[in-house]
Amino acid sequence: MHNISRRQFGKVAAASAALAGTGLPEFSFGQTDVRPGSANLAFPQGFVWGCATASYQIEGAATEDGRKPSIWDVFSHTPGKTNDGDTGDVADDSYHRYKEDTQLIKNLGAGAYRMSISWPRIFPDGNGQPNPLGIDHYKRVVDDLLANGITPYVTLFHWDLPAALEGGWQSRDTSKAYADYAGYVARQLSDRVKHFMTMNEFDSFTTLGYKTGKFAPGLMLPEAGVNQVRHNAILAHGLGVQAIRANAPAALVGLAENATVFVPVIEDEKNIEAARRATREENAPFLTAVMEGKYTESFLEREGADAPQVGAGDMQAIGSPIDFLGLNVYQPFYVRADGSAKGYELVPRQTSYPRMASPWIAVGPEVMYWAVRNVSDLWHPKVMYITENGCSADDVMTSDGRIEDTDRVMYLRNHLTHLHRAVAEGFPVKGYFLWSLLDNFEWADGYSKRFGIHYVDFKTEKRTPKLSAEWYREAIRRNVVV
Ligand code: PNW
Repeated sequence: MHNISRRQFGKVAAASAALAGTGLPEFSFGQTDVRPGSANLAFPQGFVWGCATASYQIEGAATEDGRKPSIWDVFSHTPGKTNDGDTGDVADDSYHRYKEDTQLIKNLGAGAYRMSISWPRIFPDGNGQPNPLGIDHYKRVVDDLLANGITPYVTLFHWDLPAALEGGWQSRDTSKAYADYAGYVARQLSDRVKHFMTMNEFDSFTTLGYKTGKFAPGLMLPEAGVNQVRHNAILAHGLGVQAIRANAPAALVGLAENATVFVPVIEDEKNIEAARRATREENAPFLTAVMEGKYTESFLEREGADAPQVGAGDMQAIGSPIDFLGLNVYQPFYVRADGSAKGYELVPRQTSYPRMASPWIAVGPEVMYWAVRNVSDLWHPKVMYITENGCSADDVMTSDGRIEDTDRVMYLRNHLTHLHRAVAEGFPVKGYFLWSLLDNFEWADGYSKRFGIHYVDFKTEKRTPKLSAEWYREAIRRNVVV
C-alpha cells in the first residue's frame, strides 16, 4: 500500500524547493488566490508555450512533389466516410502557406510548434527509395520556424500511413518500414530538430481505424486482429525509438499519447488509488506496455486467445526508454474505489454532462491535473509535455469579422488552471501545445468541426485570429493563466 500523504508531502516539499526563486507559491490551488491573472497562477520561467497541427489536416498539396496517397486520401475519397465527403486535398494549403502560418505562431509569442511529417511525402511507397523533394520541403519549414525563433517539435506519424503498405498496421512489416522512415527523417533533420515524437495517439488510429471503422482504413476487425494492430503500432514506436537514437544520437525522443485519463470522483485516498489503478489497466495495450515493457497479466488474461502474438524481443523494443512523454488531453473519465479485486469502477457521465461542439469532448478541466498525476505516480517520466489540448466550438464570424469564441477561452482557461496545479505541485511538465493553431481537416468530421484559435475561410484560405488567439497571446506574454 502506498502512503499517499507522505508521498504527497514529499512531492510538495520538493516542489517548493524546486520553485524557490520562481515566485511560485507552495500551494497554488484551493489555498491561495487563484483568480485568473493572479501571480499565483504563474508558470515557471522557461515553460514552453506552443501550438500543434498535423500534416494531413493542414497541408493539402496531396499530389505535389512526388507525394503518393496515404490511407486518409483513400478513405476520405471513399463515399460516405467523411462528413460531406470532405478530403485533405487542399485543407489549409499550409504546404504553400507555411510562412504565413509561421507568422501566426510568432504573433502569438509562442516559442514552439508541434508539427508532423507526412510519411508518404518522404517514402511515397512506404519504403524503398526516399523522395528528396519531400524532405526538402520540411527542411524549409523547419528553417523558417527557426529563423523566427520558434522551436519545432516533430511528430513522425500522425495517421497518414502510406497506402502502398500492404495490410497497413495489420502487418509487422509496417512496423519495420516505420523504423526505417523514422531513422531516415531523424538523420535528415536532427541538425535542426531536437525533439521527435514517434507517434500520435495509438488508441485513436488503431481502435477507430481497425475496430469501429470510423477512421482510415475503415476496418472492423475482430478483437484478435485489433490487438495485433495495436501491438504492431507500439512495436513501431519501440523500433522507431531505436532507429532515431541510432541515426541522431543527440535527439530527444518521445511520444504523443492520449492516455485515457481517470479522475477520482472524490479526491480522497481510496479514490485516488482507484484512478491510478484504472490508468494502468485501461491503458494496458498502449502506454502501460510502453512504460513497463510488458503487457499486464490482467490484460493478457482478459484478452485470452485474442491477445496479440508477441515476437522475440518485441517487448524489449516497446519498452525502450524515452526522453519525454507527451500527453494529448481532452476529456475525463470518472472512477471510484469499489472494493473489488480490480480496485475500481467507472462512473458514467450523466446526459447533462457539459460538452463542446464535438460530442466526445466532455468538459472536465481537472482532467489536466489527473492526466499528469496518474501517469507520474505510476511511471515517473522525467519530462512531460501536454502535446495537445483544445476543443471544437461553433465559431461564427460576426459582421465585422470577429470570432468571439468565449466558450473555447473558457475551456482553455480552466484546463490551464488545472495544469498550473500540477506544475506547482512539482510534476515535471515543461510545456503545453494548444490544439490547434488553425481550423483544419478534422478527420471523419471533415471541416464541420473547428478546433483552431485562428479561423480559416476554406474558400479563400484566409486566416483570422479568434478571441482565443488574443487570449492565448496574453497568457503567453505574462506566463500566467489569464
Ligand atoms: C486528436 N475521439 O484526435 C488528434 O491528435 C488530432 O489530430 C485531432 O484533430 C484532435 O485530437 C481533435 O480531435 C482525436 O473520438 C480524435 O475520442 C478523436 C478522438 C480523440 C482524439
